[in-house]
Amino acid sequence: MKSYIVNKNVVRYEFGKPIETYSVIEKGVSESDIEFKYFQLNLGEEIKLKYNMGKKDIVYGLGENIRGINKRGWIYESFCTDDPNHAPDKKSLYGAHNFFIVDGEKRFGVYIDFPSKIIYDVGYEKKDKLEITIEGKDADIYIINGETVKEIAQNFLKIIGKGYVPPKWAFGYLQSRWSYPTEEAVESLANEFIERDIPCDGICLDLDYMDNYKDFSLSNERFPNFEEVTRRLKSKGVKIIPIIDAGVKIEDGYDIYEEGIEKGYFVTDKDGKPFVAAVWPGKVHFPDFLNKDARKWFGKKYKCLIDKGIEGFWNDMNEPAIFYSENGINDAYRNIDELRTKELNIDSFFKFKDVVLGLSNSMNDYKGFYHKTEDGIVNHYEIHNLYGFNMTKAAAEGFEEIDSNKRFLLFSRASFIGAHRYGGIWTGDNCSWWEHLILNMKMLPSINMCGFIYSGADTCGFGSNVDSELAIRWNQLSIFAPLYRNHSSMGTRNQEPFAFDEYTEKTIKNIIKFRYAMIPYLYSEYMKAINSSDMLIKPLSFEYDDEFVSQIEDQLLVGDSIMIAPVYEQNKSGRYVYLPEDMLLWKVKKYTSKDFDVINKGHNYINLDLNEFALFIRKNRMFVYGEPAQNTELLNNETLNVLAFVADRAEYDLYDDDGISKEYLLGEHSNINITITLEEDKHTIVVKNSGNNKVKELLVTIITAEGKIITEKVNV
Ligand code: MIG
Repeated sequence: MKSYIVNKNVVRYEFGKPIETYSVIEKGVSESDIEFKYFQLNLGEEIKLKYNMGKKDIVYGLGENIRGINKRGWIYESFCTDDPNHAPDKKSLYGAHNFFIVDGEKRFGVYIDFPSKIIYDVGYEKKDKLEITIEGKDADIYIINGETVKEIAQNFLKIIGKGYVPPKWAFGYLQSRWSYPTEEAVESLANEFIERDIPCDGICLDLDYMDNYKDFSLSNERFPNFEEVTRRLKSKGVKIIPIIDAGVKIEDGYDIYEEGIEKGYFVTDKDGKPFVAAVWPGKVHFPDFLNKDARKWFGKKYKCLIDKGIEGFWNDMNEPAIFYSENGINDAYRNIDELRTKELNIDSFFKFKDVVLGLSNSMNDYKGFYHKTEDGIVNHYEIHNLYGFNMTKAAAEGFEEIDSNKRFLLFSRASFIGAHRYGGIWTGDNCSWWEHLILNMKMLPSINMCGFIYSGADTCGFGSNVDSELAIRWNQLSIFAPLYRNHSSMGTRNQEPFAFDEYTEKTIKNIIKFRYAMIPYLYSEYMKAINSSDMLIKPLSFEYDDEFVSQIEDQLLVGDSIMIAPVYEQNKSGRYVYLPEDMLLWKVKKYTSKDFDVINKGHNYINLDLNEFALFIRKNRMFVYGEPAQNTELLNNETLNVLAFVADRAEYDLYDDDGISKEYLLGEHSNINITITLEEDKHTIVVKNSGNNKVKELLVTIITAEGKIITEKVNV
């Protein structure tokens, strides 16, 4: 083991000869001599780390995962997995995010930069033991220090590089379903949003827009006027966002297949022949995203859709998901034939079942193909968790080449830390279950810690049928996630805002409108988080420290000014909240509601009817919002509202930029600095404006600690 000082807070320990994953951008150069602290180490074919957790230690992190914000009490496997059944007994989902923080008797962060399987037993076998098994002997382990958990997270976010920034329209509402199968269906859906006065910025296209599930092809039958429709809808403010799958259909005459074969851009089996798997298109080859040239080639393919007016994509099935492989199915037939020679009994029946059920996403398959990387031929299993990451990278590098100053929307299903620099993620195939609403809430801060700030879950749930109450409550959470998309599976009921009754439609419309009103705040906080390597959505314990906050997992901080406490149980018209300090409760029915109340520090019960949600403004903080519009392009925001809860002094920086170009990277943006001070009976509001923005006036509402309301109009 060698050690390297990355910076004053981070040390990298290099075990063996790790594969370069490109997840970290600052790795430290000169070797140093720093002891590997905290863990008992066990080196062999695998690296094992053991740590004794204190009784009250909390383990934060592991990104997209099941269970709580505190990961204690379960066992997790870092191995990107396509499993649409996110039950509490699962161990992995689609992402592999190997960063965690131990907070307790000792406080430190750990990032394990290793692209194959890692097992985290966080007090599962033995209550107080954290035992990590890295399936290999070559890995980089980073130990990250900081005064507080928040600082540790920031110090980690700094070494992995600034996160992806989507175009501003990607903060609008996105409607999706598997599928809106024809251009007529898509167009009338977009028009329906407009006619019903429900804001919407995009519609996702699922598999059916393609010709026979072929990437970068279009169905002549279902989307004969793809470009025309795309452009027409775009002129109305609704963008079309097509899906791209990892597998490339094997079909003579299909250009992508033929080019890939000719250039050797597909992953190969042990004999060097393109590996054959089956996914939606039927038999496919997988592009070798670990191969620089293949990545470049695939990335440029997005151009054919971009040329037709497309500005955003979602990349799916890139764990990669495998329904079966050709080898796997042949083995299965052989096994079944063998079973057939014997008399069927219970034993052979279960063997038969296992043969069939074991066909998808099998480890044999993941061990059965190879990549051509810069370091030579590598077995897939060794780098499994990098596949989705590199598909995201392929797309992002393609966009860069196609239009280098333009921001494209991109979100992926599989991911690894590092991919956060290239795109966002959605959390895959959840279900329309109340359990998945709370799971969504718990996942958001963990994902943020791992760098994926542009993220969100399928609002209302993907699998199974949603009821109207769950749909409303879910929207009340999702408006606070940067990626706000309603998506559902084939065979489930419709769950667009107007798929229920009048009450539900009106309620969800008001919630979506609130989201649009809030975009000035959300975007400002998003960009400040990216620029300062911070999280956007945090657990309370990242800002407050008392005996209760460390256990709160159902209230979250969104940006620096607000706390949310969504209702996540059925038939509830309220909930308990814990306030670590006095806060201003805004009970929101509509963005125009004026239902404000100062709530005292401590445990409180808050009534929240189905058409209300709670937004808490922290003490000495401000929340800025404007008027909603049909889509983000139409947001006016010449007049903004500032709602401030002030005990003595509050300060806010409202960031904005053009929302479309990459000039923010050069510092191109505007800032409105607002300071409010209260002294005895006198209040002062100072506004400093720099850079170009359209804001002309601020309608300031100050609510004092005693609940006194002061309003003032301020010119900018
Ligand atoms: O095997 O494209 O997670 O969002 O609708 C299912 C169809 C494939 C999985 C994605 C989901 C998408 C679905 N896909």
